[in-house]
Amino acid sequence: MSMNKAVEEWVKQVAEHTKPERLRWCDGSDSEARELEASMVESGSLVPLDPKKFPGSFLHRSDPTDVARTEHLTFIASANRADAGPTNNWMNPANAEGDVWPLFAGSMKGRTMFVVPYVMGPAGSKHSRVGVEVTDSAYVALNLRLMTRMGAVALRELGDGDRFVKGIHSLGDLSPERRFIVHFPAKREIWSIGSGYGGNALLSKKCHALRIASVEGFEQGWMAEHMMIVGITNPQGKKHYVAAAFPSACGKTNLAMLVPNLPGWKVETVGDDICWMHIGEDGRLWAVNPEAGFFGVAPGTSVKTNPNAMAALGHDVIFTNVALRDDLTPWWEGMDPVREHEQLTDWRGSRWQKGQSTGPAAHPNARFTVAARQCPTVGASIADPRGVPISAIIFGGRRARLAPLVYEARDWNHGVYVGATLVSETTAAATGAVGVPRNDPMAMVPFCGYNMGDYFGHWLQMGKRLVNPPRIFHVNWFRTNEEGKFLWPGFGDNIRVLKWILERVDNRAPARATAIGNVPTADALDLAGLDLNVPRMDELLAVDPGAWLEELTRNGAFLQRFEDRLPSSLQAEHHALRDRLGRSAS
Ligand code: OXD
Ligand code: MN
Repeated sequence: MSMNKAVEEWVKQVAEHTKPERLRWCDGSDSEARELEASMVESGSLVPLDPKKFPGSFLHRSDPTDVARTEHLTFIASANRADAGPTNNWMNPANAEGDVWPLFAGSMKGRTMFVVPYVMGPAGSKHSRVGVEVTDSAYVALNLRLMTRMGAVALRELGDGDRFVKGIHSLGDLSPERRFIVHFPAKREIWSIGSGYGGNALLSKKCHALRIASVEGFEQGWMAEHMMIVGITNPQGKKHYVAAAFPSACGKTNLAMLVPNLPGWKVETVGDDICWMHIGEDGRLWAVNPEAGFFGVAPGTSVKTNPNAMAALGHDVIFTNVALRDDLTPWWEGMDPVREHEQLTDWRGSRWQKGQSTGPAAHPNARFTVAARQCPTVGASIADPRGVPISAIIFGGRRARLAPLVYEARDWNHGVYVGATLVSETTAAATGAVGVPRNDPMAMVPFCGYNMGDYFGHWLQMGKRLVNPPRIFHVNWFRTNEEGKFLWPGFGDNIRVLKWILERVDNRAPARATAIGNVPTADALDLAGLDLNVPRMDELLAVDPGAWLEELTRNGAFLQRFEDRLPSSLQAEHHALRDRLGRSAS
């Protein structure tokens, strides 16, 4: 593999500090992966699954105290605290040098340091970016191989350049007391110590492709967003691409792999989590998925909820913290029923039986890592260096009462306000009270690497430069009736909402203007074959100005947190909405 001087020099410096016993440059080859797998099986950190039923697939059990992203230990180390903003933890870069860097001293002693060059985005694309992660975890190296375009291809992309994101990862002693994930936006560097878990350790994903890339996009005039990307083709063969942001537990991956419940419609998956968008020569917004694989939540994934994900999981998968059946196949809650008296091994490695054991068999945040190309709905556009042109942007949240099934923002600036005031209600998946509304602008709160007031300003600026901006929508699949039952069937029927959205884009669908935006008229949604009566549809599409005024007050308090960094045009949107609601309430 041809080396790059800047990478070599940096790797040497890191190795002098972390003192690994061996250095291994990963080339991304199959033989390298087989070798790493074999050594992890030998050390017990991978369990091979049944080679006939799940060829090339493994189970990894993480440390039980290291099973999820740790936002309270995640920091932005910008020179000024205000540049990190009120939604991030800030660390003074000097303190990071003084307190965190010493934790890396000798942290790789006796271990192999893997050097993993990777490209985010299609090879040969001017929108792609190279990163190099050094890690003392073979699990991380194997996951990066599935999640990114990794190895020789990345060094080819980099050539003799020195612009790459530097990621230093060490398991350290896995102690939560000595766990830190620190981002240095100015020097495009990430330090992560004390965790081997996905989002904390696979630095390409949330750390590089969102936190560092969001800053790069702000400085260079493009956007790094927490969005999935899909292509949707109607029965006449017309195709539109859509990008959509949802906070966690709102079904983003399921929507990215949707099986449409309307004849003649087709969905192509381009990405399930992250989207980089640039303004093309045609003045449109073009998107690439920087990743090459999926790191999806397993529990709840089934042939019913996401058949395409299930089809992707037949071979060459790394499962993390799922349960194991005695026939060496994976199992998780929501996959299929366990058989009467069936005993499993749970995610911690203990025997488990339904009704007898406490807690779930699979950890609620158990994951699958799989190359995107294994998903039947992934097409050629994931590798297109130009990306795909985006016709609509969708924000979605989980709201039991307030938000209608779908509404369209009045224009770009109003759409930015809709994204900036995105709210989702907590679910039982997270600890704490259920049903509590949380503000999560653009679903980016955990992932924006700079002050979100400036981030809103960046969205507004991008809108000014777009000749043909995508239309912006808000969806809510989760509205319930008085008894708490979901009003909308969801899943494959969500295509009916996407159909209306694309017909709006083509100026072909009716809508009624309300204070919050344009809502489908009673006859505008294609409900053929669905048993939804008129009162139920009315409830799904209702806008209650009184309830929205309360929401506005809450959102106003949230936006005030950004103080003088809140753009005045966003304030203006807030006041205009208040006026429209006031008029429709009176
Ligand atoms: C993820 C997340 O893992 O958003 O994608 O938490
Ligand atoms: Mn995500």
